[in-house]
Amino acid sequence: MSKRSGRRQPRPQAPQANQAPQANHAPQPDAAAQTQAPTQDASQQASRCGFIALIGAPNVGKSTLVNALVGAKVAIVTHKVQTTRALLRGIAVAGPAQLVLIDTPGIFAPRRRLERAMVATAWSGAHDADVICLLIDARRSLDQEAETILGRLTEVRQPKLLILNKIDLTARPKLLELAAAANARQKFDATFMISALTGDGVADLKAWLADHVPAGPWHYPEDEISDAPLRSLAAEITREKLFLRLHEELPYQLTVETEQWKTLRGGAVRIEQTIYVERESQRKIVLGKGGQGIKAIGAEARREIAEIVEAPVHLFLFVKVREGWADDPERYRGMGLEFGKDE
Ligand SMILES: Nc1nc2c(ncn2[C@@H]2O[C@H](COP(=O)(O)OP(=O)(O)OP(=O)(O)O)[C@@H](O)[C@H]2O)c(=O)[nH]1
Ligand SMILES: [Mg+2]
Repeated sequence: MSKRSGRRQPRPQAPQANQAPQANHAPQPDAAAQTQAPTQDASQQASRCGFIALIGAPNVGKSTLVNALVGAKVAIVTHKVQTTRALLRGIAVAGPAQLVLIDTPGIFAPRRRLERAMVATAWSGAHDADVICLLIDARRSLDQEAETILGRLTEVRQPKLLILNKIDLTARPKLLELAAAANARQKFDATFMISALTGDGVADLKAWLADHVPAGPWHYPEDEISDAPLRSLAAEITREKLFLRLHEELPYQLTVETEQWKTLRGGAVRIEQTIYVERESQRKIVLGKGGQGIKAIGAEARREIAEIVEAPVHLFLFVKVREGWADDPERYRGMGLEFGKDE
């Protein structure tokens, strides 16, 4: 696990109404030291920490919300469904509370092995959490996907929140109607209406989470914002650029792995990544005419990775045909997914 620091956006100077008081954290080398350290005001400083799973149908804005709560990009986001493939923990701080946000793949009716693994992973994330947040795209009504998740939430014992996201695109009467319909189907501890994109309502949600996670020591150092190693984030960023540039089924038929990460003399980083596709025809599309496609993708990914590592990056992308990679256990290990049984 790598620690990434310095990328969290500065916290606001004045807390907004309803926001948990922002405690001043002295540097805390580790959670154990924190519980033993004398505090100025024990009631204010008593630490809290919990795991919060964000679940929902694909494309409802789970990863956008994780980034908004953390205050930095830890998860990739695209306009396409099924962007997130594996669990990722983003770590946010709210006063004395550390919130470990579990971003999950969207839940839908899976067909392929990869999809089944993604959906199983999403539910496993929910079962391991202290609080479960169900996100719904407020523009949509309770469709089949939302109904299925609402039904299965009955099995879940933990506190549950309903989050209607994308309120920047939705009229208020529709929001109230949707909130009432979802609450009639499932008992939620609270309902929030937010825009993960504009940040509207996110501070109130964060304050609620900070108040409701269990008392206890923090699980991560104060400045850690994600549990994902940099090499995984770098592979995800390249995958994001591929998702944004490629069309139809192709984004779902590829995966990206960071094969080499080397810090060079002078501080620059040399990164080699492989993009696995299923067929030669797909390799040609990814490369683009005269290699222009892969060049543009590489330039975009390199720029963003360099910002994150705060050093010049030399990014080398290779496109390999690996027929049936989606049935290869090795690729699943790379993605952090369970390799499920054949069905
Ligand atoms: N207008 C608007 N767009 C949003 C909001 N939240 C997310 N989006 C957009 O919705 C799309 C999907 O966002 P993601 O965060 O990738 O959604 P997700 O639920 O993580 O999707 P999967 O990983 O595929 O399950 C992106 O284009 C986001 O910019 C919001 O509050 N308002
Ligand atoms: Mg996502």
